Amino acid sequence: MEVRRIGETFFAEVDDVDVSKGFDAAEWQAFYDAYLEHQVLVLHGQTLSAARFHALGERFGPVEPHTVSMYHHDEFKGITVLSNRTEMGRPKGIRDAGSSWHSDYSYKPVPANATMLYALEIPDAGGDTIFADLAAAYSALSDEKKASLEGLRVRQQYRWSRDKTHVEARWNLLNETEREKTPEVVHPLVRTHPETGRKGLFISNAVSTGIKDILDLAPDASQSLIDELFAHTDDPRFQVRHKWQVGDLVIWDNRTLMHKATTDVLPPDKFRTLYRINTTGTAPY
Ligand SMILES: O=C(O)CCC(=O)C(=O)O
Ligand SMILES: [Fe+2]
Repeated sequence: MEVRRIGETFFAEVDDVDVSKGFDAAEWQAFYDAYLEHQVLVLHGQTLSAARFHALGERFGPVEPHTVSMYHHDEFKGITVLSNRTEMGRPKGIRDAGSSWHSDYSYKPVPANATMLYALEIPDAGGDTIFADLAAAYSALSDEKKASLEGLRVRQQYRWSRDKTHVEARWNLLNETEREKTPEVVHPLVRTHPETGRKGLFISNAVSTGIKDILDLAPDASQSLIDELFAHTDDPRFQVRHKWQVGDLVIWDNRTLMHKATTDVLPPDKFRTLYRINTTGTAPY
C-alpha cells in the first residue's frame, strides 16, 4: 500500500490496494490508520460490486441508511444512490446531496463518522467535491480565540437554514414522522476526535446542517460569531478539491472535516452517478 499526501494538512491518495480483494488484519490496520491520519483517502480504479462496497462500509462501523429512503439501493439499503439521471420518469438517485459546506448528519444526535462514495459514472467536467480540514482551521485560530470558544455549544435542527429569505424551507419537505425523527440537537462548537484526540471546529453552513444559534450567547453575539467562523473556515488554504474519475473510491472522516458537492451547477446532459455509504459512531464531545 502506498499513501501519498496531496493536501497541506490532509487528503491522501492510496495506491496498490484492490478493495474488491478485501483486507487481512495487518492491511486493514494500515488502511484504517491512514484514514485517521489523512482524513480523506482516494483510491482510483476500483471495481466494486454493491455487496463489496457495503462490506467495506461495515468495516468502518455500523452502516446507517440514509434519511431519504426512496433513494436506497434495491438490495442494500445501507447504500444510497446519488445521481442526476432519470429512469422511467423517476429520479435514479439524489440529484444534489449537499452543494454547500456540511459535515454529514451533523443535525442528528449522532452524526456520521465515515462517508464513502464510489463513482460509477462521471462527466468529463463538473461535479467535483471539495473538502475542508476543520482541525487545521481550529489550529489556525489564536490561543485567545480558542479559549473563548471553549465550552460553547451549537443548537441545530434540520429545519433551520442560513437562507435568510426562507429559514424553514427544508422543514416544509418533511412529513410529521420525519419531523419527529429530526429533533433539535446540541453539539459542541469545538469537537474532539474520539480516536485521534485532534480538536476541530464542528460547524458548517449548509442548508440542511441547520445551525440555529450558539447557546448562552445573545442573538447578535451568536450570529456574529457564526458568521466569523464560517468566514474563517471557508478559506482555500484549508481545502482540497477532488475531481472524480470512474472507479474512484473516496472515504472521509466527518468528525474533523466538512465538504461540499458542486452538483447544483451540473448541466442536465452531464451524468454523474455514485454509490454512497455512511457509518455512524458516537455523539460529539
Ligand atoms: O456528491 C457529492 O459530491 C457529495 C455528496 C454529499 O455531500 C453526501 O453524499 O453527503
Ligand atoms: Fe455530504
